[in-house]
This record gives sequence, structure tokens and C-alpha cells, in this order.
Amino acid sequence: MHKLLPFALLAAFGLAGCNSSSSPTPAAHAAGPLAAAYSTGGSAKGDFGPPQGAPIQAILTSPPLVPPPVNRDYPAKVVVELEVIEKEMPISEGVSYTFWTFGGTVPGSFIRVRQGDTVEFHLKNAPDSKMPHNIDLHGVTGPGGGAAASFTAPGHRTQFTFKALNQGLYVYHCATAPVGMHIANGMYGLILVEPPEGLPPVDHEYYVMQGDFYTTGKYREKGLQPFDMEKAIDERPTYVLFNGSEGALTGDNALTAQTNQTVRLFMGNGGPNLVSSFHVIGEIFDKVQPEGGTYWQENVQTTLIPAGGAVTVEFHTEVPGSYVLVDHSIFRAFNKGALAILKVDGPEDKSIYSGTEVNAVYLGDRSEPNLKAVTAAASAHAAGTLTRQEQIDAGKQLFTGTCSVCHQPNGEGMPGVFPPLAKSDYLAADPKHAIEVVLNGLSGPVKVNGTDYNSVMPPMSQLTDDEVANILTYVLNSWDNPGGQITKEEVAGVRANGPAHPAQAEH
Ligand code: HEC
Ligand SMILES: [Cu+2]
Repeated sequence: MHKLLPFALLAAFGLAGCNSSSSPTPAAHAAGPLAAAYSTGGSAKGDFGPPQGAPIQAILTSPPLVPPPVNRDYPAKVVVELEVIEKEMPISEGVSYTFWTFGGTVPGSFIRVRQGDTVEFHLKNAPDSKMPHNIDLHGVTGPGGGAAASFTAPGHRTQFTFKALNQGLYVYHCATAPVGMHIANGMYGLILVEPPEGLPPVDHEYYVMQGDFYTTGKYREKGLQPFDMEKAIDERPTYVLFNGSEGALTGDNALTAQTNQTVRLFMGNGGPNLVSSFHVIGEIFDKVQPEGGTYWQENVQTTLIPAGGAVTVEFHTEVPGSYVLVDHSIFRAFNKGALAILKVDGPEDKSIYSGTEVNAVYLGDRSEPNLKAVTAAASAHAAGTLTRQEQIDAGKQLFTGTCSVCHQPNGEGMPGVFPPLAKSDYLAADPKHAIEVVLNGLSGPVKVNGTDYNSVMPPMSQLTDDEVANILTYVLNSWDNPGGQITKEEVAGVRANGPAHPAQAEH
């Protein structure tokens, strides 16, 4: 909605071109998009007259799919029908959340039109909704981006029409009070306004949006989790996610491509709070259109996506493997869920990269969505039927990615650095003490199986009580350890006592 004066913009670019005359590349580069800007009016209004031909029903797609290119050389009337649906869906394995959605998914349905199109927008709010909703499209020129015209009570529908004057990739979102809460519940999506000449063809186009989520329970605490307004105001998200759920784009749901292809990602950030440092591990963006705008930048490692903003990135695939989409504010990727996989298949090219595949320990359990055993254990605990074997199965999954990175997948540790958990006499002497070790960490000299260690294990109190119980039950029943069982309640008890006696060597 906020327009730069075209002259100011062009002047600024002209200046940049002059200043960089010492290095010819940027100036030469600017000529391309600048020429295009003149021919299409740049940020000037893309009003190509009244709509022509019969009205067209817009094809909407659910993420990660993108509708086909518009492929039209005249302005048309395009009808968009979008329904708001409030529904419970998984946010993580064994964790559900009541999302508010545009079209039944988070992010909402992808909308694709051509600059100059007249869009007749129909917003429905499902009869079983509890809340009124509306829509503010950043690609609309008009007060509120359509919000005031589209306030829709449950069981109602509203309609408004706008002309898509500016090309670009735009966020849309609900703007009903409390706005932050509607957005935090998943009410955002993208609308692409194609330039009149369309976008260059590529092999794959995908639709991904980041969002931050606030639940009263901790990260991965099981069951239906309510929205936590206080955490949202404090900007302390429990989850930071691509496409609304952990595992939305990993394992069987991973994005796919072949080697020697061009991939275009339409990446949005719904917020409500966080700015994304978007990065693909193992790739370099050949081309980025920052902030969803017209001009592009090349050879970019990490690009910022503001909350309520978007970016188009393109890269060419050279070698096969798993490429990992992350928010490079990296705790969000490995501890809050902001991680997705692009799986590239095809022949190796050793001249470009001669390595093994993705590092399983680096990615931990996040590269594999197989946390079914964890969910099974949580439901069994709720039903009061939890067995030791169920805890072991769940603990085995969780051990990967939390403990194995140091103590190694086989529990052997690393000589001189990480003590073994396999056949550990330290562990056997007092198995319950391991709860304190995990929750509070361990430092200072310890002797394990006759070898001295003097290092630091960080506290892992971010794990939930049942996660700690299951991991330790798995450890105690593996690698010739003495067996036994640790319960969620025992962990809760130790946690409640707090780190009273700082974890020290006691053996
Ligand atoms: C970042 C590396 C790291 C991670 C991750 C880690 N540990 Fe440790 N752990 C250590 C180090 C280092 C020590 C020894 C500390 C010292 O020297 O005082 C240790 C000691 C221990 C001990 C006591 C000594 C022994 O070998 O029996 C136990 C039990 C233990 N860790 C369990 C775990 C469990 C369970 C997890 C996963 C929840 C875990 N650790 C995660 C580094 C780690
Ligand atoms: Cu809403």
C-alpha cells in the first residue's frame, strides 16, 4: 500500500549506477531491470484499462504448491473465492493447535494474478467459526488493503473488488482485532501479482511461509496446546515453523527437485513477530528479489524476510542431496522447528562436490520425522498403560539429535572428550542421578570406567519431563547398562527442586 514515488526511486538507482562506475558490473546489471521498469511503468500504476474477456475463476493452491503461470497478455476480471476455516491440526508430532486459516491450511491458499487484473474477492467465514475475520492484502491499493470491506461474521460472506496495480509478491493476512492473535493463529498467505510479461519459466515453483507460534506448553509438550497471549506479547515463540507445522516439509513431505534444474521459492513471513534470516544450507541463491520487489540481487547466502514481507529466490541444483531450509537465527531451526528439506535427486558430480550425504547427527531427529514412537508413548502415559518398552522405543528416537551428538549413537562417547554412556559405571552407581545430569548439566572432574573427564555437559532443561524419562529409560536399557525405568513424575520432581546442588562430580 505504501508507494515510493517513481521518480525518487529511479533517481536513487541512477545515483547508485554513477557511484559504482569503478566496478562496471552493478551499473551494467541495473540497465536490465531499469529498462524493464521504464517499459512497464516501474512502480507507476499498472492500469492497463478495463478487464477484457469473460471473468476467470482463480486457481488457488494449498502450500507448498503454486498455481500455474497466468499466461495471458490482457487484463482480465479474476474471481477469488477464499473461505476462512478454524480447525485443529498438528503443529508438531503429538501436539495439536487450533489454527485459524485462509482455505484450511497454514499458510493460506496461494493466489496468482497478472498486473492490471481486476480482482473480485469473495471472503467466506465458515458457519462453525467462533470469530469474525477479514483480509488485508498488501497487494491492494485502498484503505486497509480490503480489511474494512471484508469484515465477515461466522456463516457470512463479503465481497470487494480491486485492481492489482503493482506487480510483486505480497503477503495477505487477517486484520481483525486482536490482530496479533489472528496472525499468530496462522491467518496469512501470499498473492503473486505477475508482471505483464510473466516470470521466466523454471522447473519447480514452491510456496513456503515462516510463522512464529505461541503455546502455553513447552516446545513439543504433547496434546492440544492453547495460544499463549503473554508469550506472544513478549515475542517468546514456542515454535518457529515453515508451513505451519513441524514436519510440514521434511521426510515424505520434503520438497523435491532433480539435479540440473532451477527452483523458484516464493517465501513469505507471516510473523507475527519475528524477522527471518532465510538460508538454504548447501545452496547459494543465484537470484533474489528482496522484499518481493522488482529488482533482483545475485549470489546471496542469507536473505532477510520482514514480518509481513516476502521474497522470491531462485537457485540452480548441481549435485544431489538434502538441502535444508532454515531461519539462520539458528536456535529457531534446531530448537523451535524452523527447518525444511529440499531433496534433490540425480547423478553425483564429483567435480563440484565430493562428499557424503547429509550429516544425520548435525540434523538429528529433525531430518527424520519418525517420532511416532514418541507420540505412542505420550498417549500410553495419558491412558495409564505406559510400558518400559514403549519408553525405550520413544527414548531411542529422542536420543538421536539430543544426546548422540556428543555421546555418539552407540553410546561409546569420544575418548578424552565425551564419557561413554555404554556400560557406564558412573550411571550404574546411581541411575536416578542421571535425571539431575540431564536437567542441570554436569561439569568438573568425573571418572567413568576408570578414565578421567573434566569437561562440561550443558543443561538440557529444554526437554520435557516425558522426553527426559524416555531418553534415560532407553539409555539404562541399552549397551549393557543395568536396566530399570525413569518416570515422567520422577523427572518433574527433580525439576521442581531446581538445581539446588550444582551438578558436580560425586563419584
Ligand atoms: C554437548 C555435548 C553433550 C550432550 C549433548 C550430552 N552430554 Fe552427557 N555429558 C557430556 C560431557 C562432556 C559429560 C562429562 C561432564 C564432565 O566432565 O563433568 C557428560 C556426562 C554425562 C553423564 C555422566 C557420565 C557418564 O558417562 O555416565 C550422563 C549420564 C550423561 N552425560 C547423559 C546424557 C544424556 C542422557 C544426554 C541427552 C539428553 C546427554 N548426556 C547429552 C556431554 C554431553
Ligand atoms: Cu482472523
